Amino acid sequence: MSDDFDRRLARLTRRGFVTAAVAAAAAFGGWKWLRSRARIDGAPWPLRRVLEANESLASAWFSPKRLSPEFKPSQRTRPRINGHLGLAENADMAQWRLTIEGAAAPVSLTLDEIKSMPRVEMITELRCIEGWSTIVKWTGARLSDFALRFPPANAAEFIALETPGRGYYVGLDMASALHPQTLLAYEMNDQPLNWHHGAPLRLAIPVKYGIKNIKRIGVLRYSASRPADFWAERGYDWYAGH
Ligand SMILES: Nc1nc2c(c(=O)[nH]1)N[C@H]1C(S)=C(S)[C@@H](COP(=O)(O)O)O[C@H]1N2
Ligand SMILES: [Mo]
Repeated sequence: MSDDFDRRLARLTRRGFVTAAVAAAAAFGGWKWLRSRARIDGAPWPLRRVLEANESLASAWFSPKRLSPEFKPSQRTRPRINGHLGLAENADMAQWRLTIEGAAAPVSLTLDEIKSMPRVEMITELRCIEGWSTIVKWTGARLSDFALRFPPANAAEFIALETPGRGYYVGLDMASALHPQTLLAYEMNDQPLNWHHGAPLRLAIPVKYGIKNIKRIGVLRYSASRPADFWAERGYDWYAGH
């Protein structure tokens, strides 16, 4: 069955069908459709083909070596608060939206719309570049699910994330952005995010240092070139992986 599936997939791919399938899926509210398709190695197959178009992306997605360790609930530690850049501006929660730039059409999402996407939980380490770390349970939606539902209009190699008003901003390479443990998180340790931890929506990206785990995201932008990054501009490594 799986051999047959692979053969069919290969044939369809040669005809450029997959690109059409992704576009059609996006048009018909298709992320549910995408997720219901047969899965290979855990990724919905249209996404897998897209990733395979770029081997480095594919290896980043599929290499288990790049999975960040996950922990038991009892291993969680007391949260710390670090960094308030960009949190003060646009403080009215009722007005908050996540804006996606660079998709086929402008997108502006409420938190409820984000919560209606598949809910993912993980208990991972948040490691600050200053030398401390915490073990935190995050709940949210995979950033890759957003990329499937609102794909970039043009070829994009990066995703930029910014607080409302751009007091803080990070850039992500696409492989890290689409990593299965990269979440747009709305809960921390089973509670809605509080203000200091980035309410209503922040990034949880355990394959990167804390600096990339941007709190209070207002804008998500696809980009063909490497986006500006607050701490990279101040001398830290742009990738900030660990
Ligand atoms: N908007 C915003 N996000 C941010 C920061 C910041 O100053 N502003 N600091 C970063 C740093 S350096 C770390 S270590 C983590 C800390 O997250 P926490 O406060 O939830 O522990 O948030 C990151 N995200
Ligand atoms: Mo940090």
